[in-house]
Amino acid sequence: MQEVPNLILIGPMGAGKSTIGRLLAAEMSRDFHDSDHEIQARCGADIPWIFDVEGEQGFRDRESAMIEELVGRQSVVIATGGGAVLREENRCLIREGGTVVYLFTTVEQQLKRTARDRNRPLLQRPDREQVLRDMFALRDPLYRATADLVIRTDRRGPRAVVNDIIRRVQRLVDP
Ligand code: SKM
Repeated sequence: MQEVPNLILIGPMGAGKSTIGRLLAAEMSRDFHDSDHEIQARCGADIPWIFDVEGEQGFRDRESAMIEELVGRQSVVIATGGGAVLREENRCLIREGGTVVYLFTTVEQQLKRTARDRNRPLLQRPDREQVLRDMFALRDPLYRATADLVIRTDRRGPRAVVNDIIRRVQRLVDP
């Protein structure tokens, strides 16, 4: 039987990777793995605690190990953390690990979607908008260089995004 590649979602905080990934996996009858959730479950602590105690570097080391583990699975949907593309080694693992979908969103949408979220240590600052704009400038080219497909998630609901992903992934396989 032909092997079905993993589907790997990349993109910034607030792009909807977890919600869309869960829906997409259900729609395609695949298992879903969320890198941030699995890191927290494995560590027995939440992301702010990991940043406090181990620093961002400690979190990134855990993230790289988790990405390596997840991309080794078969036919699953994976949501990665927003900073997963920062390391070259992660970008290689992600590119080689399956079909990669960049969930693009605007900084305005990110601001709305992350407004009350206390689980994102990099955004617990008064200048959140500037932080998100700086992240966008640095990371958007990395997401694009890693992805097979770019899909917009602003101005439409998760169900429409999921249908679009399925249609466009199918076109990659069978043009
Ligand atoms: O992985 C978490 C963590 O809060 C760091 C992060 C980032 O660097 O954009 C995004 C989240 O998914």
